[in-house]
Amino acid sequence: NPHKKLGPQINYTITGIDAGAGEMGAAQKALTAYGLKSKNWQLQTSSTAAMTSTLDKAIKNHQAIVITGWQPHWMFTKYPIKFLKDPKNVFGKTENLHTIARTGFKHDNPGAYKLLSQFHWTKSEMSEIMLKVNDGQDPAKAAKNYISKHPKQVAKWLAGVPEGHGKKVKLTYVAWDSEIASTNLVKQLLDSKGYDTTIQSLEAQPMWASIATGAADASVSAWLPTTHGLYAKQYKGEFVDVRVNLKGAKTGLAVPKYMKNINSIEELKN
Ligand code: PBE
Repeated sequence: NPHKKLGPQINYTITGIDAGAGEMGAAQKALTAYGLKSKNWQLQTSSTAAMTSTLDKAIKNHQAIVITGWQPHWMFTKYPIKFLKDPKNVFGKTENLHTIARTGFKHDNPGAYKLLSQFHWTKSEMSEIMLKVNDGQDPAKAAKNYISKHPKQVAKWLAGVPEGHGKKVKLTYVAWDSEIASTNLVKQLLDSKGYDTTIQSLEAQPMWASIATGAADASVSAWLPTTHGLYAKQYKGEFVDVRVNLKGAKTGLAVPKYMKNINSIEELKN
């Protein structure tokens, strides 16, 4: 109902995700920065699965909803949603996804390191795997299918990478849909050259610690400079920032495009 105020329609509630997500911290800051807390707005903690299912229902019923959204994610491919403007820049500008490695990795395994230093792709390429996995396909299978469908790109990633002869590689990641896609793809790429790659999902803090302590070799799941900014600072000098593997990641509050009167976080107050 476009004539009714937004707040009461949705109980002044922003549908969030896991309490541990970096974005939830930013969303809490936004509530304060935009004076929404004093207007009774609250951030509801849930999970990606619960949030996207609530979003799905709202869209089917053409109802109002405000979520913590981010890119790259299939929610932006599957649903007509838009980010709200953030004039106070609480969520930071766009971010990049970085590949990080333990400090001795390049020396110990130059072949696998070479592949990591050549791996980068785009949001729409990553979406191909994310959408398949969201449709129920096994991530390893979705990654293998991607490899068989993109031979030219794969040849560039593998150019000059020597045979692994069973050499072990351990990748850690945070199990967001985006990193499930990239980590499974990199594992399949390494294994296709004869490396023996294991992947392990961890929370963000232990993922960074695994690289800094050398318990794992590398990760393609570092969101910088904002979401994982504190970890990068904490472990400065104890990891190698190998490269950006995906440009233009973004976090922020998002709403369905049919909510035409709401375009900025500031307007939630009205
Ligand atoms: N997110 C967005 C993660 C990384 C950035 C939800 C995918 C997070 O907020 O921690």
